[in-house]
Amino acid sequence: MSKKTPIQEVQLNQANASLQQAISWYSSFRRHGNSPPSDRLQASVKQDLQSLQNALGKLERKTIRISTFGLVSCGKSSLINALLSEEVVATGPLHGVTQSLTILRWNPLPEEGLSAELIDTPGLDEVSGEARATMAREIAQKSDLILFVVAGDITRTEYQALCELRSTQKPMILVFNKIDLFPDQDRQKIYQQLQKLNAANSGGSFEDIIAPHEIVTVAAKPQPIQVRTESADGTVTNTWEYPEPQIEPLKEALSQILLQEGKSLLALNALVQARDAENNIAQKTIELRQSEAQKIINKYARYKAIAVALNPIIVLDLIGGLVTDLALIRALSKLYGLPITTYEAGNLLRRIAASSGGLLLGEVGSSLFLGVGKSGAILSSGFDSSGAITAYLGTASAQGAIAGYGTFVIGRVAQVYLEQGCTWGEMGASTLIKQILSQVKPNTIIYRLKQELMSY
Ligand SMILES: Nc1nc2c(ncn2[C@@H]2O[C@H](COP(=O)(O)OP(=O)(O)OP(=O)(O)O)[C@@H](O)[C@H]2O)c(=O)[nH]1
Ligand SMILES: [Mg+2]
Repeated sequence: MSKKTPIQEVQLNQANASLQQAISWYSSFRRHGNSPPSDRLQASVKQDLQSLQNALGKLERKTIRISTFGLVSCGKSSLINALLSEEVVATGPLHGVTQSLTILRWNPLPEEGLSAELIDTPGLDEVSGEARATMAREIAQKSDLILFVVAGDITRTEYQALCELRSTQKPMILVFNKIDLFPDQDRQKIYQQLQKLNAANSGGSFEDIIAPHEIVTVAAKPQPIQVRTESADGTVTNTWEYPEPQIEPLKEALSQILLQEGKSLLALNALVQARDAENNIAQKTIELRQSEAQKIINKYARYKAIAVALNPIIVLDLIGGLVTDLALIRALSKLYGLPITTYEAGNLLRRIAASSGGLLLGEVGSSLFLGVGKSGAILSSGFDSSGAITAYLGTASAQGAIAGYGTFVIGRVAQVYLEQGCTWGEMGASTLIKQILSQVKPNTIIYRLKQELMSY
């Protein structure tokens, strides 16, 4: 396999461009047309804007963040020291040696232009219940890769924590540490034990939690061995010998991941973070602009009803109606400051037409049926009899009312699409996520995330 993988560079560059585009879009309030966002709206999206900035910063630093998780004393800190080949963080048999997060730089593949950060965390059982789940989720969300460390039989608490972390959709390696104390353990036995726990907890498909190739066994800090030496004069001395850590399987697994998919992983995680932030921004904006949006929808519904009713020429009234709908979508996206081009507005209208097809068909049908009657009333009488005018007004207002109602529905559906579809533009985060996921090879650590991330 060649060391340089251009496709990963392309993905990294595209993710970079996408995030820059999103940041420049969302930080400009000019895009909200004549209704600049209120202080409340600005405050509520501030965190999401910051999250977009952070994602870009991480991408630019090309740093893969690897977090360790596990119960107290399973050897998380020892594992980090072993990877760094240095005693950097404190370890020990006491309960809860590590009390806060520690971030350490690691440079396993300097020639690749990628670096890594190792995060040492307090034991999961140091914090209880919901707080534990929240802490773990927050750290995991900021990570690109998770090392879940166990030592010995996997407990129910560990199993639950594993499932919770899985739900953050981050790639994960299960590290079985202290293999020196459990020489009979191997990845297959660990896998079977997890299967049993899964059956007991009747979770979903087991494959979703961990696959055998995602398990490694190591001894980060093997137990010292007492060596008894007897000198020639018969004196006996006991000394301690410290065996070398057995960390190669993990180092190898990590190097392989970083080399084969490190940059794709960075790009993907930055895009997922961006997509979530953008969806949040869209959702909050739409929520906080509900009443202004309703006014716009009402206004366009009225325009359309009048335009359709007053236009005596069949087909032209239908076109007039479509133009009004397009203008409504543009006006709504402007109010929300959400990215949408005229081309996308056209696409959106087509999708809305497909999803609310019955309604639009009804509109077309009523347009043809009533429009013919309307035009017929004029043609037959040349507008010279009051009966013809009454007939015209009757059919015209019925047709106008149906068209106006159509605009109400389109307005509602457009809100939903604007909320969900703001990341689906040409360089949008969702578009690129889909593209990266379609390019990953089976048996990679990203591959298993495909189903979960594609379901958005
Ligand atoms: N036998 C054996 N002991 C180990 C191994 N790795 C770590 N230990 C020991 O396990 C104990 C806990 O190790 P730490 O690295 O401090 O564990 P931790 O998960 O960071 O613990 P907390 O910070 O307290 O949550 C220490 O006494 C280590 O010497 C190993 O591979 N084999
Ligand atoms: Mg520790």
